[in-house]
Amino acid sequence: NPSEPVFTPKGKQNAVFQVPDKFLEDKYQNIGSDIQSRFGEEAEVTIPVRDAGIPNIKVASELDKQDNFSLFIPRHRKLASALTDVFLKARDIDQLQSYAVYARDRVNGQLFNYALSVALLHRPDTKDLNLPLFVESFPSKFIDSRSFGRAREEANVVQPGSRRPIVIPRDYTASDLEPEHRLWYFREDLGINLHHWHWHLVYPFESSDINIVRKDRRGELFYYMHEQIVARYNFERLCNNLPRTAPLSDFRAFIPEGYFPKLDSLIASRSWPARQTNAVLQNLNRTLDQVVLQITDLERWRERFMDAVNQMAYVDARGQRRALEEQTGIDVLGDMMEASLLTPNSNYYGDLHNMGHVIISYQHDPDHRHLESFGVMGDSATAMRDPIFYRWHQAIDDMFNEYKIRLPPYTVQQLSYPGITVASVGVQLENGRNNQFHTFWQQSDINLSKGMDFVPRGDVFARFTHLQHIPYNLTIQVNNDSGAPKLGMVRVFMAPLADERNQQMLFRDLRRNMIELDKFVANLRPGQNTLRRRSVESTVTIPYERTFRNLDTRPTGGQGEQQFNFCGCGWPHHMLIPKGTTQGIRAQLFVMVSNYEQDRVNQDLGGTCSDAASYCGIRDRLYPDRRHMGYPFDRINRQGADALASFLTPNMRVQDVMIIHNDRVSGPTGQ
Ligand code: CUO
Repeated sequence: NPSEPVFTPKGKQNAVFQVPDKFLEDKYQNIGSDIQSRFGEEAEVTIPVRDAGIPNIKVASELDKQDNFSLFIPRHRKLASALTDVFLKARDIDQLQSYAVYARDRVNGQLFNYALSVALLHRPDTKDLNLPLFVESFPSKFIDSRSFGRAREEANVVQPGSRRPIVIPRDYTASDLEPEHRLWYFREDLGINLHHWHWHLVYPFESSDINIVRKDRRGELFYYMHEQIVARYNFERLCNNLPRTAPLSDFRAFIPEGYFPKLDSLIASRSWPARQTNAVLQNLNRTLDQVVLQITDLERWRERFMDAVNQMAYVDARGQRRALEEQTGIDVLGDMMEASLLTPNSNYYGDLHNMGHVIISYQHDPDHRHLESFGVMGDSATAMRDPIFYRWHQAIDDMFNEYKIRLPPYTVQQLSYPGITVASVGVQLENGRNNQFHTFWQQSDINLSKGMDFVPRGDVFARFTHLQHIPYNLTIQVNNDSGAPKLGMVRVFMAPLADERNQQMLFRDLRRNMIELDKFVANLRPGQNTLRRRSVESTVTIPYERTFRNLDTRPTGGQGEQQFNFCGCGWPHHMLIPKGTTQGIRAQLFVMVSNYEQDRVNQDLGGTCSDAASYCGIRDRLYPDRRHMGYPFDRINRQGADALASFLTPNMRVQDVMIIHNDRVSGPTGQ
C-alpha cells in the first residue's frame, strides 16, 4: 500500500521509529530504552518497526560512515549496487522497513540514502511513494556552510514558529574579479543541482538487476539531457557577456577556472576541497578508493570512442565489428561514453565520462597524501556548481556531435507535414507585453530542520535567491489545409540570435544552442487553429512547488496527488527561461508542428508522472517520442546550408523575441 508510512506520515514533522533493541548499533544496545524514550518525548507520531529480518550489509559497510560517497567511483558504485540489491530483494514492505532501519545507522549515510532511494523508485510496491526532498536530507550539499551556524543559533534561541529564515547570500562563492562568477545563479541553483542528482538516481550506471539500468533509450537520453544542460549554460553565458564555454579537450592543459565551493560536509565535518586557478589534472593513485587512473587512459578511451564515430562502427565485447545504426547509434554511444553497465565493450572503451569526473574531482590530492576527499565534481548533487562541469560536458557533447554530423541530414519529407502550416507564433505576458520574456529574482524558502541533527526540533528555513520569469502564454496559429482532422506534435525551442562576437549564428551553431522549452500534442481541426499554451505546462520542467516543496506532495493513496510521483527529476521551472539582459537580448523562438501519427508511441501513461518527460523520460515506459531526441536540430541542414531560413518547411516558424531581465528581488509569491 503506497500510503504506508515508510517516511514521516503526512503532515507530521517529528516521527520516531520504535525499533527492536537488536536493531540499534552495538554501542547503543544497553541504552536502547533510554534513547527511545528521550527522542520519543518530542515525537508527534511513533512508528513501530517489526523485526522482519536482519539484512546482510557486510559489503555496504566497507565504506566508512565518515567518508564521502561518489557514484562516479567504481568501488562506491559496487557498494551501492550491493545495498540497493538488499533493499530490492526484501520480500515486502515490512521487511524493507526492517532492513532499512537496521542498515540506517550501520552504513554510510549518503550511500544508504542513494541505495534506498533507488530501491524505492524501482520496487513495484513502493514506486508510487515520493522520496523526501533531497535538499532537506542533505542540506550541506546545497547551502553555504556558514548558514548552518546561523541556523543552529536561531533554533537554539528562538521558538519554532517565530524563527526568521536564514538568508543565503545571493552570490557567496566568489567575487566579481572572477568572470565565471557571473553564472553563480545557474551553477549553484538548488533546483538545477537537484534535477541532476535526481536524473542520475533514476538512471543508475550500475545495478545487479540489469533491468534497473536498462531503460528505454537511456544512452541517448544521457546524451540529450546533458546536451541541453550545456546549451542552456551557453545561452546564459551569452546573456552575461561571456563566450560559450570552451571544451575541456586537452586533458593536460592548465584549467584557468578555479572553484572554491564553500560547502561543508556536516557528517564528516570537513570542507569540500577546492581547485586552484590554473590547476593541471594529475594521474591518480588512490589505492583506498581503488582509483588508479592515468591521463593516458582517458586519452586512449577518447581515441577509441572517436574511432567508432569515424568508422560508424564499434567493436563489441566478443571482438565483433558492429555498425552504428542510424536509429540506435546514439544510444550505443551514450552507453559507451557514460559509461553504464550497458556499454558494449567496457574493457576496450573504458569509462570515459565517469572517470573524467573522478580525475577532475581528485585534482587537488591525486595520490591521497593529504587524506582529502573528492571535490564537487565527484558528486552528482554538487557537480554542476563547478565551471569545469560544463567544460567537461561540452567536450563530451562535441564528441557526440561528431557522430551526429555524419548522419544524413533530414530530408524535406522527414521534416514537413503536408497540409499543415504554422502561420504565426507569439508570446504574451501577463503584463501585456508581446514577444518578450521577462526575468527577475525571487526568494524561496527551504526547511533545513530534517537535515540538521542535534538542534532543537521545529522548522528552520533557509531563504534562497533564484532566477524566475513572468508566466507567459504561447499562441500558435496553425492552418490545417488537409481537409481532415490531424494530430500535431508541437515542438518549441529557443536559441540566442547572435554569438559572442555579436554575429548571427549559423545553422551549424544554432542547432547546438537550441534549448527545448516545451513539447505537446495538439488537435488540428480542418481550417485555422489557435493553440494556446501556458509556460507552466512545459514538458521539460517540474513545477516550482516540487523544487521548493511548498506543497506537501506525499501521496495519500488518493488519485489527486499521485501526479507528483517521480517528478523529482525535471528541469526546475524557475530556470525555464534564460536570464536575458537588462537591455534585452535577442533570441529566436522556434515552433515546429510535426506529424504525431509518425511521432507517437502507443502506451498507457495512466498513473505515471510525465511532467518533465523530455529530459527525464517516463518511468517504466518508453520515451514518449519516436523521433530522435533533439529532433529536428540533432542533425545538420540539407546541403550543409547555413541559414536557419533554408531549413524551414511550412510546418515550422521562427519568431524574434527579446529576453529582458529586471534586477528586482521578489518574495516567494513572485510579487
Ligand atoms: Cu550528469 Cu557528468 O553526468 O554528470
